[in-house]
Amino acid sequence: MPAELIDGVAIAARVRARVAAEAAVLAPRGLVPGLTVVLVGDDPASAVYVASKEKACHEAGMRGETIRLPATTTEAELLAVIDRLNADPAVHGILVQMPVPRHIDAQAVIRRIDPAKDVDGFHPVNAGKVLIGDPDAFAPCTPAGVQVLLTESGIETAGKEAVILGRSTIVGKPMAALLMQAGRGADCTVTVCHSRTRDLASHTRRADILIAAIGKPEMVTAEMVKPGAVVIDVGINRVEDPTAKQGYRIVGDVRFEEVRAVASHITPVPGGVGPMTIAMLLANTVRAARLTLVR
Ligand code: L34
Repeated sequence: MPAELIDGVAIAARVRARVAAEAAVLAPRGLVPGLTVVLVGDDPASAVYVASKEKACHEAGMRGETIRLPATTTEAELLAVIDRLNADPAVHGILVQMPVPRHIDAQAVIRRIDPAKDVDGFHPVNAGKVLIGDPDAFAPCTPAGVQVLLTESGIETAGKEAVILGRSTIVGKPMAALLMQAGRGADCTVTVCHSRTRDLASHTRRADILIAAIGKPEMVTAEMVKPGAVVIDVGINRVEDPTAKQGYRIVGDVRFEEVRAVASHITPVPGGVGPMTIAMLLANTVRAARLTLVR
């Protein structure tokens, strides 16, 4: 029997409905949760993601705004924009869409954002809080979304072997931190594999939960997957396809059809993790707004 599909669009819709209900509770108190996304340059994929984020905010009854800056923006100019947003009480969440142009130091930009407005969870303060399991942390949206996909799909995680492919700061490392924590959707035994890992398949074949976040199109094959495993595909790769309307199509890090034949659950690309990233961003922004009431 082929694997059950984990429907990221449907689960994201449930999260977004919950967020909209929370936003509606804040409105009578004069509090409209607000997210400001800063987009530097004109990367076409980033433009698509940023537009989705703004639209999702509006659909949840939140304020969503995008500041578009030219690719020639200097680091000092970008830092000045962040300073202004940090000081603006109507802005509860700030997100600088990555990647930024090469002449800008992304780490300097991330560190400038007030950790209380860092709804991306990229600031070192939030990264540290995620690692120690502090419930106040803003966890990065993609790994947080993966965790919600697992819990909402009724997948037992406690005691399971979770193998993560990729050690990025945005996905692999925080994913490991979230899954090794004590608690719901966690309590896993975690292995993180990367470009220097020896005999990758010997690790992936032990996985009860396999999370692919390497950014290599269709790298995970059926032989690398244990029968009955849960496979989460974080990859979003544009590959050339002359038969496609736009000249490309989007594939994950997993060879979907053949892995679907051996897994018990699998996420599609698109329609899996991507929509969850946006849903978790809204959830973090509403929480950031709510926290301003009690400070
Ligand atoms: N600062 N930069 C910052 N925060 C982030 O959380 C991101 N990311 C990643 C890139 N840069 C960032 C995103 O938002 C990736 N990402 C993201 C978000 C949403 C989707 C994909 C990537 C998404 O909605 N994907 C759809 C398909 C979209 C398409 O057709 O291209 C999906 O169904 O997977």
